[in-house]
Amino acid sequence: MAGRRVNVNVGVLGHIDSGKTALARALSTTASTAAFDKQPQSRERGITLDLGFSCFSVPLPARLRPGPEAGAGAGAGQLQFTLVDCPGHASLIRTIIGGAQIIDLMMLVIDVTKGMQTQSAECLVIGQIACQKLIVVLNKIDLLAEEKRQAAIDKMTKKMQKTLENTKFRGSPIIPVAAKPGGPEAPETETPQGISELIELLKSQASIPTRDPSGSFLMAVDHCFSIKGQGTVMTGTILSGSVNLGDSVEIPALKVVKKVKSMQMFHTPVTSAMQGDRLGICVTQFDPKLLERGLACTPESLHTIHAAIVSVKKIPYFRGALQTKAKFHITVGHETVMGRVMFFSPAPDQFDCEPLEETFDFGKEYLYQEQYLSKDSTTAEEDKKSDQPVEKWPKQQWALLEFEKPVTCPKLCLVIGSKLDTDIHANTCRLAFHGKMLQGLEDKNYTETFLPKLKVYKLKHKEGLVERMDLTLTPRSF
Ligand SMILES: Nc1nc2c(ncn2[C@@H]2O[C@H](COP(=O)(O)OP(=O)(O)OP(=O)(O)O)[C@@H](O)[C@H]2O)c(=O)[nH]1
Ligand SMILES: [Mg+2]
Repeated sequence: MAGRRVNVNVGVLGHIDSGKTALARALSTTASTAAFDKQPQSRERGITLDLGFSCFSVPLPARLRPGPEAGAGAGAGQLQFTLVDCPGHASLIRTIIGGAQIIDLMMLVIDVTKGMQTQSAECLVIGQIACQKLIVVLNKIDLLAEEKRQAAIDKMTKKMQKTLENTKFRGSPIIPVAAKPGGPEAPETETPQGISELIELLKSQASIPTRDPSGSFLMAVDHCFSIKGQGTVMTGTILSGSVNLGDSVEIPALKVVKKVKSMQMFHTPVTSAMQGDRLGICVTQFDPKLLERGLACTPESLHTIHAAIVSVKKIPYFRGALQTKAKFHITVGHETVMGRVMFFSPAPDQFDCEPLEETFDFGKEYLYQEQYLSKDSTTAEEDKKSDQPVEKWPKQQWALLEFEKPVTCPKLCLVIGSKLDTDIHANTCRLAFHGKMLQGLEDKNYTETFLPKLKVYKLKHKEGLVERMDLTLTPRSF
């Protein structure tokens, strides 16, 4: 392949109608007509999918070039931005979670006339779980009266800075634009505002993503279609590992294995691809109707599980307690199923133990919890008893998740628990907890074969507290 091409996946997230699709379109169009794009612009918009993909390239900024000798001349390489346009509608949050897991940088699109809305907040929560970098885009500035425009932008910028203050994205850049000035009725000739500045900002924020070609190949497939005389193409983003021409790949949902006949990255044939790349894989004798979205992977590298032990962190914006035995929608990797939870913590003398990020210690004994322990779940009674409430919360807690139907997922994948049946107009955060899959239970009879190994004990005298726990629940958030 000519020149070095660095691909950065940028998510476009935000509340419904904030202008995400308009922004993706404006970025691709501006980049393709402006001086920075020498590459033929390429855009793919799915029809059956709700994630939209498009891409544009700029010359690789000097600071991202490998060394002084590589920086000279026109062949210095390209920085390719793949935009992942996520849906905004509340009912599509599963898709948004899927989209957020494949991005390196998130653009949170805010309608400047409305500010933070319910799904902007949910996107911010998802971003904090799945993403490292953020740019806030204040869109629709054309709707602000000209004489008050700058003042209104400054005011909203301050508001957003404040919102970010308590998140890991503190100090992230905030930029005003008008992706589609005049709205839907305006002629296509109307030039978007602030897009060149946004591209410069994206260039300055982009870093070369750390990509690891080792490990099993796993790709999130978002589109599948046939090409006459060629075969069936699956497009998607590689989540881990790498793939080469001629490799066997499995579609675990269908339990079929196919050989990679050819591959393309944005219309350019390639012989190999790795983590982070956006890829089309062509296979033969595979009916595209069987797969709209799903996973493709190294044969037998995923496991299908009935239950799991996961590390858990409560999402602070979720109102109410997390109760043992409650049912949640559980997103495991890229699938969402219903599941029942049981929370447990370290034994009280182990509360200060440093968290184990990627393993679970079966040698230890754990304490059963009626609910996830957090500041807002402590009863007043318990507070009174303790003179030092400060150190009362363990550094790590876990849950046993029991799924209503088996799920296929990679090891150590991201887990998000949510209450998606909450009224979407209720203006509450539906995302309840997140964590990492530490141990998947493949055996259907895990209650007999596996659970006895898990040493979770109950404190007898705690049983009397159960009734009072209801007091800490705010019923309207369920
Ligand atoms: N006035 C004005 N209208 C805009 C601007 N950007 C988008 N719009 C309009 O806002 C509406 C929504 O834009 P979309 O780009 O479809 O919004 P979205 O965020 O992709 O919406 P969903 O994908 O449904 O969540 C459309 O009617 C756009 O024409 C803008 O900068 N100014
Ligand atoms: Mg859209």
